[in-house]
Amino acid sequence: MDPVKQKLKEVGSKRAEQLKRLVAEHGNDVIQEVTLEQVISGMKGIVALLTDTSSLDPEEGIRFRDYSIPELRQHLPKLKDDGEPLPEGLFYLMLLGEIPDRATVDFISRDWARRAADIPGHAFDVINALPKSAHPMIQFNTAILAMSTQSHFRKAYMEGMDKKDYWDPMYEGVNDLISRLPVIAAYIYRRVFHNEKYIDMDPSLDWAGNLAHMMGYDSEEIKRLMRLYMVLHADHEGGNVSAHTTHLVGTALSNPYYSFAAGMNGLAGPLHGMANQEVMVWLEQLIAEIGDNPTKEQIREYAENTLKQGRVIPGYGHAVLRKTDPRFTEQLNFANKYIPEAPLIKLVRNIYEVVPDVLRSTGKVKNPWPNVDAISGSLLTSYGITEHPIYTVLFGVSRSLGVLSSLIWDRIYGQPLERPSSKSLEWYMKKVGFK
Ligand code: FAM
Repeated sequence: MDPVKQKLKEVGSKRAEQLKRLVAEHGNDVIQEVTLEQVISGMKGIVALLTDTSSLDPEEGIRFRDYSIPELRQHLPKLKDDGEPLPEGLFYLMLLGEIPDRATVDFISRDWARRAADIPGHAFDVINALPKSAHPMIQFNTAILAMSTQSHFRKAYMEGMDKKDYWDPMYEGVNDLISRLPVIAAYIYRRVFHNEKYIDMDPSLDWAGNLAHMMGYDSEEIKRLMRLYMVLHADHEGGNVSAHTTHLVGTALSNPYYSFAAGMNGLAGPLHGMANQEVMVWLEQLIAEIGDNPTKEQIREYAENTLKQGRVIPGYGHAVLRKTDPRFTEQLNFANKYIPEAPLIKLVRNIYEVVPDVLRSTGKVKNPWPNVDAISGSLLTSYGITEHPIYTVLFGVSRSLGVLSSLIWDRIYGQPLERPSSKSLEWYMKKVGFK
């Protein structure tokens, strides 16, 4: 058996037992009170999900298991000492709660390269059946669904598998799916933006390095950037739209392809993952209207106009965070180190000095600070990956690491069908004695 799966089996059975005992002994304990406003404002702050892979603190930001982003960069295995951590190591950490050694990370790299070689031909056929003008997220999600014909989970379920074993075919399907996403993403990128000049996978490369290679970028700089991007977007606790949707659909025992495609449809919304493309549209309009070296006063006016038009400023604000997103800070540090003079990075820095004040002055925005999307597109563009519509697909490839390791845990824990209650306006009015 593969060593990662073997370890998961041991850790999983212990934790599943712990959860069972916890519910048996404390199932009736009250953990939180819920207000009417919380329900109506998108269930913000309501603790209602079990997710181990990462947790989010409003002030500190994301922790993957127990590790902050700077700690990850220190401890996760890298190809070179001054490089970025390998996303394969983050997958292992999220799945098993421990930092892996280099040999284990190499095992995952080789295992994923092997699995990626076996994508069914019809996944490419369905992409080719779509017009090139179809947004890359449409092409990506369609291909993910098409690959579900190879679902181990569905096959095992149809054969009458015992429910305590659900995690096993889920583990296999998740690893297949994660391994194949870079191939699908790069295929779409080359199809739409590079005249169908496809590049074969190099099975000797790591997962993120291969993605850069298949997209047509072989420099070490871009591979390093891709590793950073794949680590930073991998997870954001369980309540965000893509994670929650993947989990929700999975509770119907939908296979990993169905579940992940559902999550990716959520990622494609402009308030979630598509914000990285929206930011670039917003910046391009700013440059077109004012020029590529706007003063802070001009940026302020432009931002205020966006608000006057009843639009949001993309890349700013967050449903949970109340400080600058550490994923923004890490990317800014990276840019300041390697490409400090890039014009777009200078612009991002100037916007950062102006927009929080503009948002604060509305009196209603709960978090005026930048999120991950405020800089990711500018970083990619500065390195020559200028085709903005592919950015959300790259986000999706990375997000698979977190939401799909959680999906395996959902089956280990035997998480049941998710089914909250809904009530009418009349019910809420009556409940609080509204006249
Ligand atoms: N620009 C303008 N208005 C904003 C704003 C922004 N960046 N962020 C929040 N608001 C408004 C919001 O629309 C709401 O207005 P109304 O009361 O008129 O409806 C008000 O401020 C209160 O919202 P909130 O409680 O502060 O934020 P929410 O939790 O409702 O929404 C976001 C969170 C992320 C959807 C919101 O901040 C936003 O629309 N930001 C811009 C889009 C974006 O960058 N999304 C990416 C989020 C990212 F981290 C990710 O998922 N990748």
